[in-house]
Amino acid sequence: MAKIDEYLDYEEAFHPRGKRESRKERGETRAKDRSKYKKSDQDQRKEHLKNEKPPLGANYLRGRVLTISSDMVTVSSGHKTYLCSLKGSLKKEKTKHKNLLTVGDWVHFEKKSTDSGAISHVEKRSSFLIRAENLSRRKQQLIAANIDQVFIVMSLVAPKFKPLLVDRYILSATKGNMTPIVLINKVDLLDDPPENITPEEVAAEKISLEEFLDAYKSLNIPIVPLSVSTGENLDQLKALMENKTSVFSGQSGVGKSSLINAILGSALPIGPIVLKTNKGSHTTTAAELIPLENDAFCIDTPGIKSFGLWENDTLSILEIFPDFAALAPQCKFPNCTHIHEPDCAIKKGVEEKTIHPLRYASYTTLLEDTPPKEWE
Ligand SMILES: Nc1nc2c(ncn2[C@@H]2O[C@H](COP(=O)(O)OP(=O)(O)OP(=O)(O)O)[C@@H](O)[C@H]2O)c(=O)[nH]1
Ligand SMILES: [Mg+2]
Ligand SMILES: [Zn+2]
Repeated sequence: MAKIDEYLDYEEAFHPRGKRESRKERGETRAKDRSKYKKSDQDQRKEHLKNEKPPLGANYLRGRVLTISSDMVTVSSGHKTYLCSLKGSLKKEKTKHKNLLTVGDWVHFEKKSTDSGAISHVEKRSSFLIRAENLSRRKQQLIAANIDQVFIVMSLVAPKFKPLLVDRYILSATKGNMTPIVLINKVDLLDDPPENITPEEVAAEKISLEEFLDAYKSLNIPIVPLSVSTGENLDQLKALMENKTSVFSGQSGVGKSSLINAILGSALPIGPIVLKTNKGSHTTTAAELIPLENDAFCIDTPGIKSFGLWENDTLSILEIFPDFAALAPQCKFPNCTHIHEPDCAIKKGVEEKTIHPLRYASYTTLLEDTPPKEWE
């Protein structure tokens, strides 16, 4: 479970900071920011969280944020949708915290008419889906909250399968307190590829998929190859979505919206694959919470180019590599990072094929991508 302090850290991380600040200045600013934050905002925020469930007054309802536009929020409550504004006190806070409210938040609101209201309270979040907005990863964006599971959607052939991205999403999901599930879409294209794809490219994709399935089979993460076009394994996806709040994440064009439409019969916009690049065209532009039967929800998200890492360190990366755990105690150094150290049992394991080379490649990719110390 995310602790309140972590929550506050996330909130703090959402304040964009100037790019050109030197490292030192940045440190000072942050120290200042923190103390200021501690005295005022943070205390207020804690108060706010203490009042986790204020008694709902006569005309108040509890609901879930479906969509957010610049000044209006749609909230679902008891099979009805309300168009809500923010009450004065929250409005003030919103100018300070860009991510005060996000899709998936549970809120309390005063009912103003049969289909409108004013939000007075945001409940504490149990999970967070966050992405970095830029490479420096200093600007983080909260995509959604209170999610049970993340569907990590990959595609085959168009766009190409990118196994080295998977652990990035797994790490992000795990850190955000959500269960990761891998969906590999467009398996139909292996048998029936588009004209611009060569047989060699198709063969390479097949090998890449086999390798991935082999490397990840021992982990406790469901992997479902499927296809919107042929309907393969869509029933399995539907079953996984029951009674849960799920988010569909993955690069543009992998078929997130198509999968949701296929399961729900909805009509979310679907975009073309650009022939020249085999990439998507960024069709979905904002995260949206879609109510399903029995209080289940799913969230479509825009194609995510860089799914940010935050506050990562070797230890938390190693947590998603349980397949390294049995060998790691045999490394010469107890704090071995398994990269440059001599007598490393993991590197030896790769040579001896007890550790899958794809897993090791994924590990080193993640580690190289770790933000500098100051971000830990
Ligand atoms: N052949 C094949 N094409 C698919 C499949 N699923 C989706 N597509 C196609 O892939 C393209 C992109 O689908 P979208 O659902 O818009 O992809 P998305 O992941 O929502 O993309 P963004 O909204 O840009 O992030 C569309 O042309 C779909 O028709 C599939 O299983 N097989
Ligand atoms: Mg989409
Ligand atoms: Zn080692």
